[in-house]
Amino acid sequence: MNWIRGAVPSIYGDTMDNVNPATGAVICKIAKSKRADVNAAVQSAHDAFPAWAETPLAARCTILRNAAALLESRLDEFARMESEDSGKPINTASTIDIPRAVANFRFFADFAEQEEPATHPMEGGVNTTHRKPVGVVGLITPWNLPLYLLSWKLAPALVMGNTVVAKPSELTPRTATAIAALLEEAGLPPGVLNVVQGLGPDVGAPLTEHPDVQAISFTGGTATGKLVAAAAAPGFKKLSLELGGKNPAIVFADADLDVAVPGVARAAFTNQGQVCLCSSRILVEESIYHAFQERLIEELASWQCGDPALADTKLGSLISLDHRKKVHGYVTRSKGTIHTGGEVPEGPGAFYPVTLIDNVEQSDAIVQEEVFGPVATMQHFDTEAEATGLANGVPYGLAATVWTSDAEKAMRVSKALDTGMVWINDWLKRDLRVPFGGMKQSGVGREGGKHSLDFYSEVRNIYEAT
Ligand code: TXE
Repeated sequence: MNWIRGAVPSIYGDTMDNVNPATGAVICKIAKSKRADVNAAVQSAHDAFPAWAETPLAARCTILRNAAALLESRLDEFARMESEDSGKPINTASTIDIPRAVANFRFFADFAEQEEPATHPMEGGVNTTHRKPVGVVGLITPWNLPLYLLSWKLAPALVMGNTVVAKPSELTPRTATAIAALLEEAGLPPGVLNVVQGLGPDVGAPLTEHPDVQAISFTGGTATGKLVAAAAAPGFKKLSLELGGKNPAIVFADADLDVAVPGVARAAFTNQGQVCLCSSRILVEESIYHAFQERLIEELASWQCGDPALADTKLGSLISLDHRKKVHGYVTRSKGTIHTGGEVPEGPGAFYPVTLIDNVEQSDAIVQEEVFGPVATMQHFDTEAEATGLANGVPYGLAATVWTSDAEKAMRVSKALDTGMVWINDWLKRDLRVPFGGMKQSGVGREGGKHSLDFYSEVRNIYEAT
């Protein structure tokens, strides 16, 4: 169902199947919406905008905090929906996805309330920085971290006084409509958040083009990001693009392997490798290359595919059979040496084993392109310069990890990397205040803390003579 002042079907009456990729079973039908549904949702958001923009910040923050508490009390229900829609292990959904959505609502309520308005006195007067909501914003989100990423955009958009039309991935639709219902239960006025389900070209494209939508925040693939950027440009819309990654993990010979081996495994294979931040290229200093590889293969023995509904499953299903075909295609076309995995398991579901490949060339597709599955390549290097050259030698620039016990080297290498984020001796440590976003083909703009508030508001200056 869509959510436009309550649960509604598509105006056209069309539906499509929502499939559990781990079993192939149809979970439910969802609305297969088109342009008229988008128009109705934008109208609803447009009508709700003046009153919501005028609602005091403290009242908006209270609603977000109420929503966080409600979501926390229904964590199991939301985690189950997310796991069934996406094939991810229930453990991932209930320890990463849903808790992070709760944190997003709480964090942005606190952060926005604590912000001091900036003032700059000067001779003759004083400048005050003032935030004004942007208007109706479109939020387009992917299937890998559905509610985690939607709430990451939604919380700052709402707290800044915007109204929203959200377009979740057609592959993971349920938590978006469910969060709209939950937010209204928490006190959000009808029309402030609208959700339109359906395919990207049918729903995402008309939303991006719509003249009454003033900003678009998109997370997804780089190819789709290009279409979104082109469609948004003629309207001079504010645009935030969080796109793909081809992230290096750089392991130096002086790294503590008790930390680096499980750390790199987690960075490469969490959520079946379907996180834009996953380290899919493992670069290891020559002198420890074989020892590291041996230990990593040992570590990966515990990363077995299993039923996502079981609490101890570490590796669930990929998002779809089509996506598995894409992932496996990269593996079969690679001329590298497969050390573990690399074969499609028998039986139902879009499962794929953790796969480690080496003897690859830097120019190989498997090294240059985002595979977005449980597949990592290994390369070796001799010098720091060689390591950063390999790390930077791809079109993407989202994130990197550096593993070493030499603090100075770690900082030197981190500064030389062309990525928006670097973790040293860890991965996916997220403080929600810090800038999140990529360089090169990994996107445009930053979100997080003040960066999110800046994106979801028009930052203005008011000068008053004294
Ligand atoms: O994503 P899409 P896809 C990468 C990953 C993956 C590839 C393709 O490499 O294999 O992208 O995945 C909506 N106008 N990432 O095709 O299409 C779509 O309905 C507006 C990385 O599934 O980018 C969905 O809601 N919107 C990524 C959203 O865009 C459109 C996460 C993202 O889907 C649209 C996911 C259009 N013309 C995939 N076409 C990350 N950065 O984490 C589609 N959409």
